[in-house]
Amino acid sequence: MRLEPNPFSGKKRAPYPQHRRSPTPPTLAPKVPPDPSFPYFIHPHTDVITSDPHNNVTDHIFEKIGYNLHKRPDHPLGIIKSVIESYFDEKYGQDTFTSYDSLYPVVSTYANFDSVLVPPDHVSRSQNDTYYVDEDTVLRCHTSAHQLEMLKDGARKFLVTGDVYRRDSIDATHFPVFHQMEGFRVFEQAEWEEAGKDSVDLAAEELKDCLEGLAKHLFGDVEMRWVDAYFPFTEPSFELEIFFKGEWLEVLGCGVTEMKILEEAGLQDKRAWAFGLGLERLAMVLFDIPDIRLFWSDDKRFSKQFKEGMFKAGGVDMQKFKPYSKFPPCLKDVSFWLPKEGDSFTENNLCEVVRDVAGSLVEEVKLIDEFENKKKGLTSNCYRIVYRSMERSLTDDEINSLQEQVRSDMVSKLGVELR
Ligand code: FA5
Ligand code: MG
Repeated sequence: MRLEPNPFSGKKRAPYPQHRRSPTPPTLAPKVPPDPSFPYFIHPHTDVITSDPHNNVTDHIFEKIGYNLHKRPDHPLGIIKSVIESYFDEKYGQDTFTSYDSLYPVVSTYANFDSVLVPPDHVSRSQNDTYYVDEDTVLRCHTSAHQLEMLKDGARKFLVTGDVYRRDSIDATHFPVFHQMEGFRVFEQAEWEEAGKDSVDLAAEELKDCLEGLAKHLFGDVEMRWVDAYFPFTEPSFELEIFFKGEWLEVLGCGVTEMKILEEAGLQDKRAWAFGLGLERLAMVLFDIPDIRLFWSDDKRFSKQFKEGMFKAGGVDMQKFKPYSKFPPCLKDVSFWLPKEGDSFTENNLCEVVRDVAGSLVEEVKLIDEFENKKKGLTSNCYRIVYRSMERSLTDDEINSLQEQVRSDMVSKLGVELR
């Protein structure tokens, strides 16, 4: 497994001239005030694909808005969401944590970055990493975008589930649209005094206890480990990894909330912890789902295997996913010289070009060779693109024409020279 590039630790693309509105006007969680002066509030009818020079939302991404896989009771993501919500009800008491799953995914850059202390020059703000609607508006890249607005709205213990968007690379565990669940808990001074503990220690211990308990509830005796991490919004910070199919898979990030966020919400005398879970990752481990693209499949052979209420504590005697015959992959290599100047070529930009042409027929994009020609002063890359459908066999003609389109887009959009 490649190391998870921590997005919290390109060249401008040609604008897309189409105007698109979100297909299903999303419902806002009841508690968020629809006040246009509120720095978090984006009107649900905002155009998502615009001619704004900052706009880099593609059709393939746009189509995913409003799918709300996490709100479908018989979908693995809906199942895992409600299992986690029930875990919180059991552990802390019914409705102690309030759950939200309908917050609109188009948010201000203030909400996505500033409100959680992401510095102005941070890589995650780049158009290479994040989908921009316009200069001040993005598709949220994490559910942490809602922390501060929820706190200001009076929430103290809450779960927020939603679709999040990242211009990420492509493989079996990464998809540009995925789902997160944010958890947030505020502690009162009396709580750490009663426990006779330092407030940070109490929050960190309670956080790990809560999440280890969750992992055991979901997976039983799975191998897991805590890894120290960095996020601008927590200190200390941790990531939890689970051993899955022979590799360590990162499933969540968490930590003790930076006081600056609590101060901003008028909670300077409190402490808090927060976490962000990747729901696909958890569902892959729980149900043994081998490829993240399957979550988007309409194939009945996938969907009929999941039913609300099928979860069994610790996964014991629970029906796992039974893979149906896999269709053969089709591998295409492309070798090219990187542009001498500029940053138009990045792996994320390449993935976006491939995704835009081939949609979910692309399984993986990986660098297989790189060398420098000192005389020419040029660097050559060779990428392997793996095409595979989850539903059917692909024809040679079909793949060849996709690959031709990818090659020509690489020249026109990324400025590479094909070899
Ligand atoms: C975050 O997004 C932080 N907001 C999490 C957090 C919240 C930390 C609150 C502290 C406090 P990260 O970028 O690591 O962190 O993503 C969190 C999880 O989302 C990952 O552990 C992983 O499970 C999942 N994830 C990240 N990128 C992808 C992707 N491209 N496809 C599928 N899942 C992903
Ligand atoms: Mg991470």
